[in-house]
Amino acid sequence: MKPRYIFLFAILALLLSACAVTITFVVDPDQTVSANTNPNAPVDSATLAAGQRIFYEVNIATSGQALYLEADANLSMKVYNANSSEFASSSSPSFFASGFTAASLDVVDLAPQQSPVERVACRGSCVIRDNNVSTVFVSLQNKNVSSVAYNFYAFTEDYDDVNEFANDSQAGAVLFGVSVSNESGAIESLGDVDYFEVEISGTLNFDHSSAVNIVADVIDGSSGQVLTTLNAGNSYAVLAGDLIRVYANDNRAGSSSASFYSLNF
Ligand SMILES: [Ca+2]
Ligand SMILES: [Ca+2]
Repeated sequence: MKPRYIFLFAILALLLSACAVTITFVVDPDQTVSANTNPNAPVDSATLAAGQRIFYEVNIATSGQALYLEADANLSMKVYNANSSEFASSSSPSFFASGFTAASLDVVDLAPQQSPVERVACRGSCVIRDNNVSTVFVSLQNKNVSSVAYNFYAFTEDYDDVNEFANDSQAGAVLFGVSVSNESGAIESLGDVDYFEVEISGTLNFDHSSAVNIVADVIDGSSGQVLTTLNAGNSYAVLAGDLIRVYANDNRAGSSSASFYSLNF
């Protein structure tokens, strides 16, 4: 090869390697805060003008199963992982969703529910996740036409679903039917799964009024076959030994109030 061609190839290789450089989006936080263990102690209080956005770096070193990221106003909340990838978003207390699809949705107002157990609602936009990271980034944007004053909470505590995390697997299924004929739970984190095991045969009623699309698979305990999938308000004749697997099929989750479901005979 002639020297001038070798030179051209070298230039081309240089250009190609320059093009291959990955440009990573790095969140540059406006403020750094530390999560606490007090749901009523905000880590920041501020006012956002219409359209204004603020980025928080949240560092977590406290214990508890769950990390709650919550505003007491309906702001557009986006939560990023430490590597700047998208984790989840929220625009109201009704639910949060994986990715950033929920950040621009309208507020969904739910009717108050009657429940035998205490349920906790978010005060505004919120995202809840397992407390297994040391840093997240949170963007709050005011998409209203006027300024919004808000408190921002970042705290850790256990899930309100008292059967977590044991009920994530069949081995930890909550027994249901003899000792308890009314059970309930919540899908408080993305991908949460709750197992129950039926102790006696009967007609199972499954219900929820959540903006999260929660369903319940009835599974034959011996074959593992899914017999039916129940939606809100459905009933099904179950047999002793059947398993119930409750989860959300729309990549959403919510606070224990917003994602509450019930099982009863
Ligand atoms: Ca679970
Ligand atoms: Ca649960």
